[in-house]
Amino acid sequence: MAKVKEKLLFKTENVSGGRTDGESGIVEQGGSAKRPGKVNGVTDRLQARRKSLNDSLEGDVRGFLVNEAELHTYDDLTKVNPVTPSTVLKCLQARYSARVFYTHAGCTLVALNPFQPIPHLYSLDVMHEYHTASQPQDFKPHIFIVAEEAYRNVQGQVEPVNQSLVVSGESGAGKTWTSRCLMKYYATVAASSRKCQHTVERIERRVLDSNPIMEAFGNACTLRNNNSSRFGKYIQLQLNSSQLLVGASVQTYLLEKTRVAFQAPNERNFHIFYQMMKGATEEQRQEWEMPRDQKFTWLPNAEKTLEEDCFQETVETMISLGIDAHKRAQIFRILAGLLQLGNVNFSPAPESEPCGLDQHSKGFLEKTAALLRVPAQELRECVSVRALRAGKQSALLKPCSQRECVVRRDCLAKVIYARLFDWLVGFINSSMYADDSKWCNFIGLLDVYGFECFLLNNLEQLCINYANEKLQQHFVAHYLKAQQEEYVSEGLQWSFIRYQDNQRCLDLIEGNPTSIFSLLNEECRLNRASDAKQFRERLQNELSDNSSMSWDKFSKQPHFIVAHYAGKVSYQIEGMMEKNKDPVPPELLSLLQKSEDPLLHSLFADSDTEGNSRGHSKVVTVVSKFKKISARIKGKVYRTVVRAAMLYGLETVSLRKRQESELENSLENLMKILHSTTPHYTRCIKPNPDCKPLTFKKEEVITQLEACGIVETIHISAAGFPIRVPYDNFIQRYGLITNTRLLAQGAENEAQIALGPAVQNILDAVLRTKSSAPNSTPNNNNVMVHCGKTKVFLTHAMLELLEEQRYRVLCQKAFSIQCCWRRHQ
Ligand code: AOV
Ligand code: MG
Repeated sequence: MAKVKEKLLFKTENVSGGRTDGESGIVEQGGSAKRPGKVNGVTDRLQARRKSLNDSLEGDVRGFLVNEAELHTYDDLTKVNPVTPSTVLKCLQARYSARVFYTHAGCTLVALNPFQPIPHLYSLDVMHEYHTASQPQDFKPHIFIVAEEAYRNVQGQVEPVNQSLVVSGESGAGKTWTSRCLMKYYATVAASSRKCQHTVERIERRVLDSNPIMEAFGNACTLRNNNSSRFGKYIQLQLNSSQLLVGASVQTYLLEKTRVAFQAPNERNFHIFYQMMKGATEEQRQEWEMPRDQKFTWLPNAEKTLEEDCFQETVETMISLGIDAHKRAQIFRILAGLLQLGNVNFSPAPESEPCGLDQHSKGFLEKTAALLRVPAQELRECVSVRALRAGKQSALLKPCSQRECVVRRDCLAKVIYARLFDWLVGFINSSMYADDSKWCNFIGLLDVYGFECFLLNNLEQLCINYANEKLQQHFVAHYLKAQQEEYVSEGLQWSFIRYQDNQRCLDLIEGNPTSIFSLLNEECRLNRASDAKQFRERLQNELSDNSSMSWDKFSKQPHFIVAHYAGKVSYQIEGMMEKNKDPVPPELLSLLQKSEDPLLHSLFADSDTEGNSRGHSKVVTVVSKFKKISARIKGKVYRTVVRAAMLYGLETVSLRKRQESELENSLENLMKILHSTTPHYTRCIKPNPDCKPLTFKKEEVITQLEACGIVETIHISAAGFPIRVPYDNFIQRYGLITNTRLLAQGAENEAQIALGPAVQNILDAVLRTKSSAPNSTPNNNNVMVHCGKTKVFLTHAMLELLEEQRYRVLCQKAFSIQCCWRRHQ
């Protein structure tokens, strides 16, 4: 709770007057917003904490805000005074009530989810307005400002710079929606086919069509979002030298494939299954063994009607991307086969005999085999009998227990679905990817699954939350930390803003040599039965000194709690090791290789049916794949790409680039890409947990604002100096104000430092002029400047003042040259 207290203690003057906290060297800001009494009673329980926060917020706002009536007009949260969690919240609430959903927060954009379509907000006319504006920043905050800024930045002043638009927020906050808006924006303003301005054609069409198809296969209805992305994606929009969209590529991250065979209560399977069930023609129903009244275990909550259950749209986008009727039939047949497989149940049997199948299950197993085009008897054996191999000797067959049969059945479904999804992504890439020679820069859009905390969380949530943790670190490192560190190295007097650095939490999850991931991998590589209690003990023994890890004393289940930047999450350990090993029995792979369905066969054609059985040394766990790509994956993806190229007669020239980008589907590589681009952050906020239209729940919003460090961002943005100019560049441009000339370029540190007095002279001269001629100053009073060791730090207002003065001196000089010239005539 100290954190909450600390956050309520911020005050607005940032540059001086602070008191140094001896231990950390951080300057604590004294003053006006100090309200310790309000937060003392807050307990660790979330509800109590939210209520207490709420109470303190009310008082806080009443105490300080003068202009409450005008709060909704504040386009940038840096203008709110004072900047406290409560004032920021109040401002966002006022804007939300006034149906204003976007607000700047310094370098980031805050997007509040309206949970209902807002007519005209994203129309072509609006896109056009933002695109053609000379200063889009002067327009109302909008996601199109971010889009346009990135678009203009690509053609950087010195050299082109790739851009990344990072959209973050919790599940249901609006990330996928925002990414779609961004894609539409670029498909419109950067359309390469401009014959008809209001149509989006060819490549633009394909880029847009990749959305519904990927969402059909990769999204599902969860407790938090009816259209929740169950995979992460980074889409690169490829631009040519004329800034036109000529292609795209998409990288996906860790599809939650367990959902195919297991759906939590009140959740659903991937949309595509419901689409098929609802949208199939009578003929398809017959082929897929899918009568209208058939109940499928893996199709729960089918009675729920969702907008996403739109089969026709998915089929149309498949056609538009070039998936022919033949391939489509194969895809749907495979999916129908999986649904049948879910209805196969096993009955217990004595240890030496295979599990039995009742009449219904036998029927479903046969239908599965027919749809997957594999021999039914072999399918039955594969799921119910295990082949034990010792060295090169022939395999010993051992009947599986009932539980093992279920695991093998589910495993079969998961591996097929995951490979089908990969194939689809590969296909989409082949249909959108521009040849290397045709593009030079890209704008990347990142839409990953949002932070998740359910009643039961397992490896899936750990990976999802780890990904969000990495993104938060990227933001902190890129913006907050980098900015403050530069102030320190330049010797600026600066009251430090405390921000939540999540390094400790990341060390806990992925650090070396000991972390949750390393211990989990070690357990998985040891060839022994997974034991949740034993693993919990190891975690406690080896990681208890990391304060981000804790345990609930009263819980009977083996678990561990991680304090993420967005809140604490309790992860259950039962099943985690198996999920991490993600083993696929070689018998299943051999079976699928025998499939007479060409697509299914090709998905497994080069699977290693030997490797998995040879022991533990080859285990490539889920977390290690997700964290960092492994050689085995490289090979696999490369072969998939080559196969896609061969199947669809693509030119191999573009293969290398595609191969390179496809290889990079690990989080570490994603971070590398992000670091090499200029990022733009959008923070999506979910205003209420029930996805109700236009409903703003303060407690819900404040927790999200806190988690992503919005207040800290605003503080730094408001007090910071967005413009930094090295001394030599400064003298080059503004030296004429005091008649100072730069004799030699001074790129070296010492040379720059030596220029300090000259820079100071120029600044003194300009500031003197300002005080003697107040009318000539810009409207904004925020004229601030600081000289660092090698750079001048300026506010926008100060830059305007300098430019104004430079212009005046240039005019005077021009005038005297003219007079001189006339005199000489
Ligand atoms: P998410 O991507 O952030 O969650 P979505 O983008 O799927 O969340 O948004 C959830 C729902 O909110 C959408 O289905 C829309 O109904 C609605 N919505 C979001 N943004 C807008 C908007 N600007 N205007 C109107 N409705 C909107 V997750 O994928 O679960 O992390 O994993
Ligand atoms: Mg999403």
